[in-house]
Amino acid sequence: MNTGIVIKSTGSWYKILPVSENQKIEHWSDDVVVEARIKGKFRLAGLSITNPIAVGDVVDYELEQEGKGMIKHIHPRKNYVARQSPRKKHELHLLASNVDQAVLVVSLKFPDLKLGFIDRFLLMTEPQDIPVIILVNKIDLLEEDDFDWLGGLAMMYEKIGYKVLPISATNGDGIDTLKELLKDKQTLISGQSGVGKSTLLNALEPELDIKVAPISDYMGKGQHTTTFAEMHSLSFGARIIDTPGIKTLSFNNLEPQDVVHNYREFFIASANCKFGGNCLHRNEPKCAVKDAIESGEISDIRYASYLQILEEVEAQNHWERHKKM
Ligand SMILES: Nc1nc2c(ncn2[C@@H]2O[C@H](COP(=O)(O)OP(=O)(O)O)[C@@H](O)[C@H]2O)c(=O)[nH]1
Ligand SMILES: [Mg+2]
Ligand SMILES: [Zn+2]
Repeated sequence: MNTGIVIKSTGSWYKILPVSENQKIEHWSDDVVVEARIKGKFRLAGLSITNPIAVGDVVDYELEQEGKGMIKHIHPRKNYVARQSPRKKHELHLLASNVDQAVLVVSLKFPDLKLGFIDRFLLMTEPQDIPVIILVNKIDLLEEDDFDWLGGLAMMYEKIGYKVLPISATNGDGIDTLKELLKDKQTLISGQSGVGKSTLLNALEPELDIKVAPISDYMGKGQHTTTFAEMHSLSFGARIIDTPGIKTLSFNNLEPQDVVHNYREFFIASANCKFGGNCLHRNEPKCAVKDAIESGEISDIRYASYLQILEEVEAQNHWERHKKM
């Protein structure tokens, strides 16, 4: 039996990089990659998932012929990032597994930042305690006033422990700092389409030569160039898992308590709510989270996205119950 890491999944075939489990992260060449299929059923305890194997999974496989194999076993995942499947809303779709960190690429302009989107993304990584770096790309397009906004945004997220790094994939600002952060790590990279994710990967490693959307497509209306998650090795010693551009994130899979517990600064403050971990920080008496928002200690922008998501989750749950009656 051989062991390897899944570097690409196209539905029925998987590309596997042969490795030993704790092998150092290195650059690889394509001719070592094995193509494999799955044998048997793989399930994630208690969850319906659309894809049984994710990029980043460590698997055991048997070679059947030169370069072709059969996957027999998935090693336990250290963590995973999953979203609600865009097509089947009652199933989860695994974006990647076994990541050291996640990078969320956003832009303030071209396309405009959707504030709530950052918080929605964090709701996917927080349950698994995955560190997140928020990359604000396209800063070359910002005007004087926009930098105040950028500063405010950075302060807001850094205060609660997420790193924020302003960059420009086209003029190279911040790229060296980013390389330091990626070195020796396996990183999921994600973002709404048009934010410059592919441009950024090419800036990190020109040889990747990933297709970049023409400028007119920056609103995300153009065709999607990345349809499957794929791992790339970067020559300075990093593995990047590139994922398809995300349009929207919904959370049918969550209960209100999942939302409230995964806004990390709310969770900390809730120790002093009268109802503690049961407080939804809405109309409850003696709510420490609402006090903290009042005093400016907790951001009202985060609170707004929280209320929005909570409402969606509750409406969904209500609908589910209604259907069952
Ligand atoms: N001005 C500027 N344009 C950028 C930057 N990064 C990407 N773009 C442009 O934004 C558009 C979308 O880029 P692309 O990499 O395809 O975005 P993706 O959908 O996130 O992969 C392209 O026209 C890029 O040239 C940047 O840092 N500055
Ligand atoms: Mg792209
Ligand atoms: Zn409360």
